[in-house]
Amino acid sequence: MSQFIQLTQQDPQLVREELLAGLLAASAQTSPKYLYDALGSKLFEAICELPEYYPTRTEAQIFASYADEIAAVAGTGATLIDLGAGNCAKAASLFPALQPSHYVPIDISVQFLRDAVSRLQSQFPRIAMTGIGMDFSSRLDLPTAVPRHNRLFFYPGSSIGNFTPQEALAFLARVHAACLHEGNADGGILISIDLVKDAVILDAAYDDALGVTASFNLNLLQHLNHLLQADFDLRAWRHRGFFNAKQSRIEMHLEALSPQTVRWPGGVRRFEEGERIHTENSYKYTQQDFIDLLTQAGFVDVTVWSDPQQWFMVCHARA
Ligand code: AVJ
Repeated sequence: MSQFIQLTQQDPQLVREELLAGLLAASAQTSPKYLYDALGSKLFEAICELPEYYPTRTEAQIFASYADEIAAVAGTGATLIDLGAGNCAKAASLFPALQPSHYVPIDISVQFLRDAVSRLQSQFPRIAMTGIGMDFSSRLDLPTAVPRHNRLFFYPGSSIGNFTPQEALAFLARVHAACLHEGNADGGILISIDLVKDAVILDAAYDDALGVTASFNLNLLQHLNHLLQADFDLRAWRHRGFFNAKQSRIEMHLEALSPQTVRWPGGVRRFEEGERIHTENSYKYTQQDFIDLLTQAGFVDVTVWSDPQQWFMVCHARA
């Protein structure tokens, strides 16, 4: 039977402080996790279906082509811990090959995850499921309901790209530590990385013709209005999404179309025309740079699967 554990009843006061610190900084910024309220999660699902957004499609092709090889390397019967599970579709596509004994989807978007898990449990009644609502970006202490033995951490979608390489290393080291069982390395990680490629392809993937990514980005302001009781006027902002080759990352920003003042109880911020709020980074790696990062975090025996164009890769590494 599935159970659901809500770990971070995210303290609204802390959320507020974190958001206001970012909004009041000289160059305003917000954490990408605030893109995922209920509507944001749906808009992200829509992004994944866009012709320009190659990562989801390419990853699905890699999973479909190599599921059996992946299972042969990663092993079956594991506790599959899905970091940022969203609608759980990627993990579910691998259930037949990986045959997890226990499935532990984790996501910050709690209600969205709750619905997905209850749907999935009726589809796969024999897999034990423990949904966890938490922000795993800063800590990974899992509840005791999650078996320690034979853990396979699943971090698909190239979501690790939201971290800087330095943060990614620290995060991978925490995952590695969470794989230790009675002092022994046990289990591993199955993780996807978006690879460096022509900027034209990258720019289109994050600034699509239909404007879905723009809506996804602008929805952040709606979420902020809700969280802060702020009065952002969504029509006064535009989406920017582009590849910064020097830093090897996509940057998303919201840019003020006119000078304006945004208010919330106890505060205000003035934005000049053209001033931006930096809302997301999405780092792109070379194969070797990412393998080096896994190794530095303590992982061994890295196996890589990629697509013919080498736009995207899936890695398995043992703890
Ligand atoms: C969920 C972080 C993998 O960086 O490609 C998609 C988020 N932002 N389009 C990505 C995203 C804009 C996505 N990740």
